[in-house]
Amino acid sequence: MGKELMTHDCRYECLMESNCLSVNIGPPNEKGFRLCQLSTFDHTQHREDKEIRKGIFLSYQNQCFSNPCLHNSTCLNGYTDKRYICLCTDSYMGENCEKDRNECVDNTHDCHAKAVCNNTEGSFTCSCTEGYQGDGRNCTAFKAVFSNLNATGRYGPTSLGSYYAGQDHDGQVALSSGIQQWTVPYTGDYRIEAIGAAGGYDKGINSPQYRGRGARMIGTFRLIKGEAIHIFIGQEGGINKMYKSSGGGGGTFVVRGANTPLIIAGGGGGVQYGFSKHTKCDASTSTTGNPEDRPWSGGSNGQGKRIF
Ligand SMILES: [Ca+2]
Repeated sequence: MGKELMTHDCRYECLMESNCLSVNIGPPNEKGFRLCQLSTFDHTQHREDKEIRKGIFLSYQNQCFSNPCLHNSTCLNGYTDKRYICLCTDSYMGENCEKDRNECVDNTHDCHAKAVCNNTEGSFTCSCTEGYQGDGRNCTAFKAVFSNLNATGRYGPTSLGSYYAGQDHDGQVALSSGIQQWTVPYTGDYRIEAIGAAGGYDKGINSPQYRGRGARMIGTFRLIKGEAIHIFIGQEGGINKMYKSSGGGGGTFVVRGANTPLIIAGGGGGVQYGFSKHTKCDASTSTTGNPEDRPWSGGSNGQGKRIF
């Protein structure tokens, strides 16, 4: 098969075909056109092809045929002085796409702002920086929520159970005498929010909505990797279904080492048959408890109120 073209047009047809290696060009007809046949072989592979056709054979080497473009790049036949050009993938560069692209230096990576980019041959990896968790494309700051582990009454929890399974602080917490001991995983500035427990309420129909609320205290602290932070989470005051009284809620304590307070949030006060909101029943945010509307002062320095 072939078509009648001028000689230079025949070469052009070959350039446009990615698998064209050579052309057979016949003698000119009465109009001056020549037969043009594109071939997927060159004359060194199929000499007989040239003999049979008795045309003017012009071998035209398809430079892409030898696969000069590396690493899954695309070869375009006929461009530049070399008569081919390589279109590289994003991972490689160079005339023949032979050179790894350093995406970390070129800033063509998609690592998260809180991740480190590591260049590799043909690719790159991302890993979250210390204090952040994720796959490197998404990194989230360490976040741990400690709870009272569903303990109730006067005593602290006795078992960690699986409350923290799968969370950022999973495996970093031990429990001793009702106090949770957390081993700091990374040195850094930690924002700690401590919330005291609400006080209880009694059988009064309005008492649940007027119960004393715990304090919410927030601070940022530099914690050192490996240090022990002791955490005691306040437990809600008991619900008294029988009588007109209720106990207060427990405070929440976050303590460094043996006994250095970092942040403490007081618990809400107990109420007796409340008919309206008494804000002084809510926890104080100072070191001295609210006196309420009685002549007795509130507790101070972690001690409860003394009424005698
Ligand atoms: Ca690379």
